[in-house]
Amino acid sequence: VILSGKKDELLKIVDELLKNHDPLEVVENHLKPAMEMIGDMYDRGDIFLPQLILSSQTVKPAFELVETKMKGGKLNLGKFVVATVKGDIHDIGKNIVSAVVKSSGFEVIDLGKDVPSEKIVEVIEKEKPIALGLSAMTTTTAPKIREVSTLMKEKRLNVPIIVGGATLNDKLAKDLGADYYAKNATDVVRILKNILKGLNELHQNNGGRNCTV
Ligand code: B12
Repeated sequence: VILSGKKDELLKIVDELLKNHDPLEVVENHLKPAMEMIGDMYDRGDIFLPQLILSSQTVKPAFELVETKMKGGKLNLGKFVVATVKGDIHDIGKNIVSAVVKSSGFEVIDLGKDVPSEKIVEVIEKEKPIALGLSAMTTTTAPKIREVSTLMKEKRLNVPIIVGGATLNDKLAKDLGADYYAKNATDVVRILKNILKGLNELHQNNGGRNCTV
C-alpha cells in the first residue's frame, strides 16, 4: 500500500489500527518497520529514489493522523528543544518524538529540519532547556552532531544532548559528542525523566526547592 502510493487506503488501515492500539504501538509495530523495509529495499537497489519519495509522501499523512491521537500534556516538566541537523531533511521520526515528548508533559520547541548548528546553539543559549534532541538520519549528516556539541562546549552550555536516527547507535552517538542515544520516542521520554530526576536531586542537595514545580 505504501509503495504503490495509496494514501487513502493507508489512512483507512491506520485509522482502523488506532481503534484498538495505542498511537505509539502503531508507529513502532507497523509504520516504522514498514519504512525500514522500504529503506532496505532502496539500499539494495530494489527500488529507486522516486519510489522512496512516493512512499514518504504516502506515509506522511498517516504519521500526522497518529500524532493527532497523542494528547497534549497538561504538565510542564521542562523545556525540550529538538531539531533535525543541517543537510538532513528527514523529519517524520523527529515529528513523532516531538509529539510523544509533548504528550508526556514537556514543553517542546521544535526547530524543524535542516537546521544550521549555529541556530540550534543560539536557541539553547536563549531557552536554557533541560535537554536538546538532535535527529540525524544519514551517515553524511551525523557529523553535524559533533559540530553542535563542540559549539555548545565552546559557549559552556551544559545541556545534555539526546540523539536519534536510523544510522546512529550508542557508540556512534558518544563518539559524536552526544550524551544519550535514543532508539525511539519512548526512550527519549525515559531519558528526559532521568535527566529531570538528576536535576532535582542536584537542586535538593544544594538546598533548593524541587525545580519541577
Ligand atoms: C522516508 C525516508 C526518506 C524521505 C524523508 C521524508 C521526511 N519528510 O522525513 C525522503 C524520500 C525525502 C528521503 C530522502 C533521502 N534519504 Co531517506 N529514508 C527514509 C526512510 C525510508 C524512512 C525514515 C522514516 O521516516 N522512518 C519512520 C520513523 C518513525 O522512524 P525514524 O525516522 O527512524 O525515527 C525513529 C527513531 O529513529 C528515533 N528518532 C528519530 N529522530 C529522532 C530525534 C531524536 C532527538 C531522538 C532522540 C530520536 C529520534 O525515534 C523515532 C521514532 O521511533 C529511511 C529508512 C530507515 N531505515 O529509516 C531512509 C534513509 C534514512 N534514507 C536514506 C538516504 C540515503 C536518503 C537520501 C540521501 C537518498 C538520496 N539519494 O537522495 C535522501 C537524503 C535527503 C537529505 N538530505 O536528508 C538512507 C540513509 C543511509 C545512510 N547510511 O546514510 C536510509 C537509511 C535508507 C537506506 N537504508 O538506504 N528519505
